[in-house]
Amino acid sequence: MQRTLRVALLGVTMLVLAGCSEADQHQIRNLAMPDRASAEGPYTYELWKWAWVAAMVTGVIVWGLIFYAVVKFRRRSDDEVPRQTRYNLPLEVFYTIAPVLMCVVFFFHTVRVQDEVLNLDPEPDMTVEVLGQQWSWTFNHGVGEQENPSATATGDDFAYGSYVYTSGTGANIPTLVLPVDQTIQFNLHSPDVIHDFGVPSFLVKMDVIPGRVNKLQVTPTVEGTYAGKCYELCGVSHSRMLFNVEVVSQEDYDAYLGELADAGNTAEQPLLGGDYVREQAGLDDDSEGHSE
Ligand SMILES: [Cu+2]
Repeated sequence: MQRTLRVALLGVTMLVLAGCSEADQHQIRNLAMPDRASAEGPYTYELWKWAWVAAMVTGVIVWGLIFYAVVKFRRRSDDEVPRQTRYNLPLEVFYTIAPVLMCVVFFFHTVRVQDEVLNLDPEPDMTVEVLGQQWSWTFNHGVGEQENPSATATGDDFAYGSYVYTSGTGANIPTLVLPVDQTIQFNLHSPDVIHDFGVPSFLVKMDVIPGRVNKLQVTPTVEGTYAGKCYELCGVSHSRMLFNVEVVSQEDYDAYLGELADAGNTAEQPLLGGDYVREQAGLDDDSEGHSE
């Protein structure tokens, strides 16, 4: 009997492992989280990891009690009636206090991690104005009055506007290019409904709410390409409200801003909602038929 059980267990373990690709095993080690690519990521990941530990400890205790009760109090004869009990005060106190304690512990650590992740540096290295609207994104890189870095190489220096921007549509996903190891503040704007700006690999996200500007600071730590998305159901094309993030070296970032400027993607002010819609529709400020 013992031997049969052991062989069966071994078989199941092998089957489970055989079904796991390298990528699956990586996912399991990461507890289904992406690799951390931001300075904020490890805080979120630690919370996630210890939540798993707490859930597993609770699970083992609960499963243990279930199996104990199943075996210990199984019916031994057809006409057996179990001993009837009620008002077990110690037990009732326990199952009231234990979940409350668990909630308090989860709450405490959630607030602690949230304070850490959402903490705003008064002097971020740079600021990006993010416009989330049904159903795409526009990113305005505030650059101040400065030389066009890509033009410098050709001796063709000129200053460009205070903002360069890139934007997308549902069919043309925009790419947000960021320099590595810089603390970037995202000012989040919405002209229509609530969206949510997030990059899974950064392990942070924040709501984009019309009528207010939410601020989120992220420090990308690993160069690479990541997927970003809207995390808040915001209408029929919500699932297509995607963007790519490319984290690059400072030189590549400067060159990229130069490319945007060369392509004419400059603005005196960040394009926020109404401006952006008018620009896409080819309307200037004097045209009729638009309202704000
Ligand atoms: Cu959205």
